[in-house]
Amino acid sequence: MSKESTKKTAPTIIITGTPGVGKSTHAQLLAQESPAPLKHINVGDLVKEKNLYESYDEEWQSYEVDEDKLLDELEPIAAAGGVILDWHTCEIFPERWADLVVVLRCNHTKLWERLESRGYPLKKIQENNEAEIMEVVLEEARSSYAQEIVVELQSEGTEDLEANVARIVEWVKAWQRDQAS
Ligand code: DAT
Repeated sequence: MSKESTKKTAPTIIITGTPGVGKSTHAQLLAQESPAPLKHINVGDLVKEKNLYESYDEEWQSYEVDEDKLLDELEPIAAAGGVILDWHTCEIFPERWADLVVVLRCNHTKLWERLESRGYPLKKIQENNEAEIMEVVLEEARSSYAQEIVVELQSEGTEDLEANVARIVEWVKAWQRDQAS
C-alpha cells in the first residue's frame, strides 16, 4: 500500500539503537510530549507478551524472534501510524512503515555501566558494547531507509534526552503541517 492511499493522522517513528542507549526512556517521554498521539510499543516486551519467538537462549538471555509472526502482529498498527516502535534492531521493519528513524548513540563506557547495572552476562555486555563502537545499528538503519529520514542522536544525559525529544516533537509538528497542506 502506498503512503498516498493511507492518509495517516500521526507518523510512525522507529527508535532504535544498541540495548541501553535510551530507546525506552526517549519513547516514553516522546509519547507524553508529542502533539500527535503516539503509542509507545516496546517491541521486545511485545515479543514476550505475545509469544512471538521461536526459542529462548539461556546463555545469552535473549529471545530468538519469529520475525514473520512479529511483522504480522505489527503490520496493522505500524501501517496506520501514531506509533513509536522501540527496538534494538530495525532492518526487518518495511521501509513503507517508517516516517522517521531515530538511532540513539551512547559513549561505550557509559553504555557498559548501564548494561552492567541490568545484570547482563559479561559476554552480552561485551557484544553490545562492540556493536555500539562499530555503529552496527546505525549502519543497519542507513542501509534500510532513505538517508533523509534517518537521524543519529546522542543519548548520554538528561540534557540530551530533553533536547532530542524536543527536536522530535518539532519534527512531528512539521510532519502534521505537511500532511495538512
Ligand atoms: P534501551 O531502551 O535503549 O535499552 P533505556 O531507555 O532502558 O535503554 O535506558 C537504559 C538506562 O539508561 C536507563 O536507566 C535510563 C538511562 N538513560 C538512557 N538514556 C539516558 C539519557 N539520555 N539521560 C539519562 N539517562 C538515560
